[in-house]
Amino acid sequence: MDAAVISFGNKSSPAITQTTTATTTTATTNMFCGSSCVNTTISTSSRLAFYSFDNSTSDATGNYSMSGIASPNYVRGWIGSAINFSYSNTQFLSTSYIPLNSRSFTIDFWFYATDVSSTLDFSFGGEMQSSSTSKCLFINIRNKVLYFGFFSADTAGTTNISINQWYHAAFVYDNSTKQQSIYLNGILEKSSILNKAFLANNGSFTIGGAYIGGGTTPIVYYSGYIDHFTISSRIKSPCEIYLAATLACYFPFDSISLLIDSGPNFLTATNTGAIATAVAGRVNQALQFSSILSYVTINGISVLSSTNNAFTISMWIKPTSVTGGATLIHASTQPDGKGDCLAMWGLTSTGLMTVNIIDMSNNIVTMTTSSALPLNTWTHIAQVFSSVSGNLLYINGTFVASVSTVTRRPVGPYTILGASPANTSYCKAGSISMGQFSGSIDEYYVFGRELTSIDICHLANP
Ligand SMILES: [Ca+2]
Repeated sequence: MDAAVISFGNKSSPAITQTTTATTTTATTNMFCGSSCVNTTISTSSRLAFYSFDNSTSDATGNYSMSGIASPNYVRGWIGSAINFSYSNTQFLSTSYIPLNSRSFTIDFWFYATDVSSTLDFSFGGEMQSSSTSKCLFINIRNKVLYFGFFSADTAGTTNISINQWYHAAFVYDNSTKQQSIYLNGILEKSSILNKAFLANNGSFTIGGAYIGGGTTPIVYYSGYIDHFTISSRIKSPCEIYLAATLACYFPFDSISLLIDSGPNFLTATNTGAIATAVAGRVNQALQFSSILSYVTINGISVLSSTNNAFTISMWIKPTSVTGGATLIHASTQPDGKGDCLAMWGLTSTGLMTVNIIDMSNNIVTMTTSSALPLNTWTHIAQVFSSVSGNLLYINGTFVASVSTVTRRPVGPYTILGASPANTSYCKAGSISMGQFSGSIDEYYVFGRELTSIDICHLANP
């Protein structure tokens, strides 16, 4: 156990001294913290089509639902289920023409390829009017890298795609500068200015296969899974794309959206117990737990249930009592909190804050503060894990302690806030004294990245 000396209730003192530097044009900059993407609002504006592929090929906007060709099926996805294609079975999806001509657009989605080598091209989707310049859109894996084509007006990515792992891809076209950009896992791979627009004004939009124009194989297919496929008639900013790839969920717990995930993945949460009255929060409203068994269950935070995946969890906590300890975050393979589970965040019997992970050798890697959480005061807690940095704890934006560890067992897919549903010592870990948390929580974030101290400064100074 690694203890740290922590001064609570001192939010206004500088967490870090940081010279502000301009990075992207869209990052939030404040002179206190520096520049970061973490506070960028996730927007669904100008969304033309959205396919969650949760056992359905319907478009959430209602306009462009897809029909399956050769019966692609469903598998466990990055969020809920995903659609699964086989190149050799020539499976794909098709809908009517989606107007992307002569305008800016963004197409972004999650994918998990099961083959990138057996042929030159694998196509995620496209839209063809004819085999002529600027009239055939296709977004592919070509020669193992992402590839963005309008036909004779194309851009290739730079990173070789591996099979059997999830990636986030974004293809952005800026019609004002005639620029194509490819992002992989939220990071810009390649931009090129083509001086050509996309001009097709008819043709079916397809997913899982596309016409690439010309050649002896005019239509190519895809092998693997595709999830949360979004088409928007606007440029998504670098920060939006970064968060689309890295922000697993964000629950602001405000009254109009008490259990709504305001992040890019639209995870579902359920409330159990006599709670969920919105109270004055750290940012707008918050969630208050009562003295009887009460908790919120979030399903499907894939970054936590992926072995060794880096993560950052950020949350505000205001206890009304710390007597006897509490469970703050409990992860489990089952919604009842049992099965393979872990008490991740909680209080000791004397109110000290503890954050845990479990490594691949089943050791609990734990950090505990040296003083109790203050009562009736908002305290910001952030836990960071990465194989490089280990398990890190930040209090009110200040790094206070770390324990080195390279591996991490997956936890979840159920993440339960406020108590364990079993409300006993199932999967007790470290020095947490498990039980109902008394007080409020606010602004729950999970990222699939090791956030920087600048990012955490923003989260701790909203
Ligand atoms: Ca809030």
